[in-house]
Amino acid sequence: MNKRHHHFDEDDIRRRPGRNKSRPRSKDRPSHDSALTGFVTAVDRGRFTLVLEDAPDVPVYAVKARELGRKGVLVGDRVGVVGDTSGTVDTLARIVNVHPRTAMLRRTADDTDAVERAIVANAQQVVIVQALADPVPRIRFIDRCIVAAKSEGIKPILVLTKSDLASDKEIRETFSSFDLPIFTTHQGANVDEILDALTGKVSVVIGHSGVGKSTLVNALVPTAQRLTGDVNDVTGRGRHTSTSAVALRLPTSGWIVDTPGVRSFGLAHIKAETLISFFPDLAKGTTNCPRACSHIEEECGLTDYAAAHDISQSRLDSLRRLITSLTEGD
Ligand SMILES: Nc1nc2c(ncn2[C@@H]2O[C@H](COP(=O)(O)OP(=O)(O)OP(=O)(O)O)[C@@H](O)[C@H]2O)c(=O)[nH]1
Ligand SMILES: [Mg+2]
Ligand SMILES: [Zn+2]
Repeated sequence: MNKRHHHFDEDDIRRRPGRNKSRPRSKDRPSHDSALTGFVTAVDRGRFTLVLEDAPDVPVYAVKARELGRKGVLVGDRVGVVGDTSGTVDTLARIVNVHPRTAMLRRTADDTDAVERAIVANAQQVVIVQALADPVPRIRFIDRCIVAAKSEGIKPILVLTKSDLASDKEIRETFSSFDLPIFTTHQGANVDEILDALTGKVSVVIGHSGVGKSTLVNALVPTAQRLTGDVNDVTGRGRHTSTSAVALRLPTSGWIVDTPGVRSFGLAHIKAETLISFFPDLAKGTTNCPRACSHIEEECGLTDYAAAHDISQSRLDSLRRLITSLTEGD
């Protein structure tokens, strides 16, 4: 069944029908050959917001067609949509199919949790947002996000916020051996360089609550008006100001998806043995490892390698904690 729909999807792209609502609809054939292609920008309790490819500024509201069953529709999905796609108040279109995904960023609550939580579909870049203070950055979290991204073929980018509160020196040093673009910013700063890195792509911001994700998105997309919130004095964390993922169109081109803060980034869906392959700078150092080294044992060659090659102890510790966590649970 899916095959047939994909066939229609491709047809749509080649000879996309106009947005002519008076198009006759026969009851004898599936109506999906007239489906338009939409990009899902928000999901809220069974209601979807999307935009059509040729009208990216007109929000269209939609529900899932019954035939989709329990198939999930995520922000970032490209979907086939039929019915009233005018975007006029009180109109509802129907999502009749979901295009094959190029990637799906997902996490589990912890490293043993079997339930995967999908965050966004089709992201090309993950913007890992960490505050330099309030709350303090966590190398371990960054490493986890890198693994989640790379395992899906998504490019990770690190954005360090709140540089008015603390220096970025230490974090930059920690990741200096690793090919990871790093930007440092603060509220009110010029974000042109970050915008450049995101232009033309679908990127998703992830990070703990209160690190300044929505503040950054507002700077990138002046019309976004994403709500931002105070960091809780007691916990040092944000109050989960953003409650669901929303895609916003960049003023240049491309999309940025703002997401609610996450507390943890469980990787139960990733194999411990493959972890090292996501960190080429460390993988290079395994040549002197004993056979079948798990890289957490005493004789692991990485220890000497890191010392000799200016790889920070905290990176190595982080990798080892990740391996331990994935093999034994946290
Ligand atoms: N000092 C300082 N505060 C900032 C900066 N960026 C954001 N903040 C503040 O940090 C708080 C949290 O910012 P948000 O943008 O709401 O954080 P968030 O990551 O979107 O949080 P959630 O939506 O809960 O996940 C707000 O009070 C912001 O004003 C910054 O560069 N410096
Ligand atoms: Mg937010
Ligand atoms: Zn080893």
